[in-house]
Amino acid sequence: MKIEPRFEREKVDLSGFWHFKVDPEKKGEEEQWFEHPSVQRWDKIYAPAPWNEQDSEYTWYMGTAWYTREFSIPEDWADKIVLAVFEGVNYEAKVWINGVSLGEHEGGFTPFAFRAEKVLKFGDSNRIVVMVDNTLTKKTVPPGEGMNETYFDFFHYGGIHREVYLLSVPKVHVKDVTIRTDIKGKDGLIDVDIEVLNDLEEECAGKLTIQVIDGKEVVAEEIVDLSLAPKTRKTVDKKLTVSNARFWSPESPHLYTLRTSLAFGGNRGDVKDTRFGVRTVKIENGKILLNGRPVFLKGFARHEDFPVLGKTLHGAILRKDYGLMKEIGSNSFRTSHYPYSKSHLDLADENGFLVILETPAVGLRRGVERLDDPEIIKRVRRMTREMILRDKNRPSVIMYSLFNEPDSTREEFRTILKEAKEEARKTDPTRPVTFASSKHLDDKALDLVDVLCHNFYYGWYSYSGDLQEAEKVLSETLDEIHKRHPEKPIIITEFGAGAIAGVHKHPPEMWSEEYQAEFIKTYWKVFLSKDYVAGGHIWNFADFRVGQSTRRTTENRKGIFTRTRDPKLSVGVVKKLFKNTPTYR
Ligand code: BDP
Repeated sequence: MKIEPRFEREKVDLSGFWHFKVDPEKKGEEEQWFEHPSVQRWDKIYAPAPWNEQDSEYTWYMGTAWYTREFSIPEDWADKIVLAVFEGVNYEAKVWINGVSLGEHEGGFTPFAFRAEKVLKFGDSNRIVVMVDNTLTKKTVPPGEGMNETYFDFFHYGGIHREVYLLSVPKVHVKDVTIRTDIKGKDGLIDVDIEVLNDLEEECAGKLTIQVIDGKEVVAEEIVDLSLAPKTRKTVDKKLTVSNARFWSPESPHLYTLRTSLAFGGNRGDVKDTRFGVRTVKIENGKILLNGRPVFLKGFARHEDFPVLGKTLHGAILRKDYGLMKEIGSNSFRTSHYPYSKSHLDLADENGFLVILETPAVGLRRGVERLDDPEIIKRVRRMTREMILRDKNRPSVIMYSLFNEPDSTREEFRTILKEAKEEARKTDPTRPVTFASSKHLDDKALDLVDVLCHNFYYGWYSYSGDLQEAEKVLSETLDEIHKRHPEKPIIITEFGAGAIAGVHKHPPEMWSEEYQAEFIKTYWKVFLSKDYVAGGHIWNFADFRVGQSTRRTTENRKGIFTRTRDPKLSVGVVKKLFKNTPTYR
């Protein structure tokens, strides 16, 4: 079997300097700034990256802002579908090209795309205008009332913070690929759904070649005859077997490529590559089983946060972070509290990290009047769906966290959790679902999830400075939760203490590096003493920027690294703990 040749779908990347203007009075739409913006009087800032740290004038800005730039499109794209793709814009976006509205999108951390070929000038210059609004309300997801009145504990950056580009795809193309894997003895069973779109006005008939590629070799292949009526889509369902497969795991994160190639009337058409790993994840008898073996997650809850770049973690920073996470001996993290960028998760697939993928539904508590507000439910469902559609083929993603620290003592939380869970199951029935609880014994929704995730701060927010008492209460609380739900594994998805780098105290005291290290040691000992605990994630990998308040000193200091990735005392301690804790137990 010969590998089908690969064609990159062509891209016009829009990274670079854009003209930029804040619009605090929200008059831009009425004055039609999308038509002929008088950019001579506009500022210039870089995208992708939030606006906040690019100029002190914008740091605390919450409201509407406009971006615009020109770009040209190759002439030979004229017979293609062209998509304007946005990987992440916080929080709301409206898009125009050449003065024509293409659409809008809400939610800062999931991708969206608009068809653009009808309004583009091919072989010519075009203008794109994007209006972004990062205004928080009690009903946005996440909610808040101001830059310092967020209902969540991280800095509320605004703007185009992930890649923007134009993508050309043939009129007949593979629109979506879903890959599910199972293991039988030494073989990998691959179940694929391939959605093909015919956007032509005429019927088209040809063949679809499906190949599993391992390095330079085709290890499984299926060829399907295909005919599609004009303007229709069809899903092809096929099962392939890879004999003697190499299974994906933290110690051996082997990736395969599924190549789908279309050919019509002897002409080559669209080629799409999707990476995947052969692995299984199951929850059985209170354990998380990866390829049939019980795993223990050791790692972190992270944030996307870095000076100046804000939420835009450049590849070089990601490379450094993964190097550090591996050096310490971790095998897992949670994308607290929103889906991370594609490149962030690509590296998880490649480096064998077990990821709890979390939606942006953080902060549904205090100020939110009704958690079952239909508007909020609708947003949560859509963001859950968009997240899963983007990441459903990643071997690293082992479960979905649907909320972080909601007020799960309120009866209405059950309603929104059921809705989010239904959406998750509908989009991907294969992965377990969870949410991170801070309510523990008072939580009213633990029966609804597959895995129990709990965030603990005994010894910090309560029993402050008293690790002996914290240890006792933690141990008792965990035992009681387990007693109530013996069939569900428990992961401690957050535990941590603030340490200001350079502050030392003997005996250890809160805010010192020593106290943080002792805190982590104490918790880890408790986790390892309980058979039902399936993992611990330290809060946080690195210090991160937050809003202004009396509780924080510009950053949340619970990182074991500083914001610029310098180690605190804990790093050495954590390294020992992680190295002495096997992945399988
Ligand atoms: C937890 C939240 C997390 C906070 C952390 C903290 O899930 O977002 O940053 O506490 O207080 O409640 O440091």
